[in-house]
Amino acid sequence: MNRRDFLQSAGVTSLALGLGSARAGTQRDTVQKLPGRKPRNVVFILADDHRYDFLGFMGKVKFLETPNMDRLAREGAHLQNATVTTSLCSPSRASILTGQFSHKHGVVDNQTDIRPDVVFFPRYLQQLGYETAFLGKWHMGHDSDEPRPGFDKWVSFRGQGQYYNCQLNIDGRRIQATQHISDELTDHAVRWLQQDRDKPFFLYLSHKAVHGMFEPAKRHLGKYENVNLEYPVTMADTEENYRGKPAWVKEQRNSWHGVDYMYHGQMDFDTFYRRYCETLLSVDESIGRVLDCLKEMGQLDSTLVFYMGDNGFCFGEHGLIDKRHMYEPSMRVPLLAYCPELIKPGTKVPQLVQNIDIAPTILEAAGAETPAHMDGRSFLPLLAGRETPWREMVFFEYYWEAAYPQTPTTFGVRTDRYKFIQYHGVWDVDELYDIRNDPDERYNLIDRPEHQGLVKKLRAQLYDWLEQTDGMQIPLRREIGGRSDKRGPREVKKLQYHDKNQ
Ligand SMILES: [Ca+2]
Repeated sequence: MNRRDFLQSAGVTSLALGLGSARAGTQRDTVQKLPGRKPRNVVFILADDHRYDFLGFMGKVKFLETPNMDRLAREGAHLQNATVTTSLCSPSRASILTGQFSHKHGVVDNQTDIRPDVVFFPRYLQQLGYETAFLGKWHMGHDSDEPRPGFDKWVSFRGQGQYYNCQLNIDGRRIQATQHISDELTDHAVRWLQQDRDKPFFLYLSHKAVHGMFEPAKRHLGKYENVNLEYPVTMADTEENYRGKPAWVKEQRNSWHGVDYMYHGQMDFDTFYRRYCETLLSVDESIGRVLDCLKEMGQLDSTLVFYMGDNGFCFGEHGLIDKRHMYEPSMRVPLLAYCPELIKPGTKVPQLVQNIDIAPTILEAAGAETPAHMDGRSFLPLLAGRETPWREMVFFEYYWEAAYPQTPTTFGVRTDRYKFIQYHGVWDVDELYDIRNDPDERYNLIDRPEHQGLVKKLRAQLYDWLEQTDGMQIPLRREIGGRSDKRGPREVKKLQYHDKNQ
């Protein structure tokens, strides 16, 4: 059976595969207007490493209060199955800004700068007459904080920046921040929004929070010091938890990105968990201040506001912390949208939406077509509650990094029921999960005889995706900096959380 026959017999269309009509290679310099559309103001608020279920309204973390995120979901839309194509800061940010997979925009790690020919969608917004601002963490090209094409206003910093005393680059001038970075960036956002202008506006507010090492705003530090923490069922180092799991997962327990030697012993798990939740509060308050500002401006009903995380994060699932891999807490992200003129209160979007869809969606809100080279598609119709054909599966890729060699190169495909994960360059076991019936990904079905047809089909669809999007080359990057590759000493394994978990 050739490939085309396979696709037809499997009932798989290019739409089902999540493929755009475009192929890699050509970039378009101009964007096409959609007829009869009024350009809408847009605010896109991005958080760093915020996982999909650490929001008050999700009920996952009982003590966590995020009233402004809750409001976005209650009065706007919650995209319940939002994922990223690569679960890592820089690649995901590049996918948001380009609408492309990592293997197409070329940012596959946190060190690689973006190629000069790659176009960020705010450049199209400028062509459409928008005034644009980028405020916050950029993180593509680690050592540069210089203004990038596509933005009329620029406030950023080098690399990860700092929670306090961050050196900012404001339109090319270096200025020291005087407050917690979430507050500082929000002040800039409010000031910029309030400026007089005739043009429509686009604000990209890109928080440093909640990236490690977490530092809450002083007013939030210690707020969750004494709350009870609940550990995930897959955290304990038991035979049951590792039955059928790849060897690399168990190995990673005892590394920089594992619960037994996390950050090489610099922080214990409970403190890590509490500080993360406290640090998130400044992001929630930032959303509230932006909404208040839009209300004062009389723009709250008409502005399309997004809140999103750039990738997820594990808090002990399978003995892991961090992202990179394809398990649910890493791959899924929070995504909320608010616009009373467009979105009915309490809208739930269960469809498979990804980071590559942000650029096409915002461009449609601005009255423009999706450029042909983008891989994503606009989910604006889903927000408006309109029936529209949508993809049946999403794809995932992660490329091994020398800096954190614990996680292998990973490719995968996820439908609304199944997830297939294939590792590359390591002698280990692949994974298949029925995520509808096994949301904690405890039971690897890869060897079950009854699932061999499904595995074969998903593996073929994975390669179809890579072939059709010029993804059959493994990107190789020169090593920069050190390797966080130590294994922990045995005694580190006796941390308090083990006792609490039993
Ligand atoms: Ca991140």
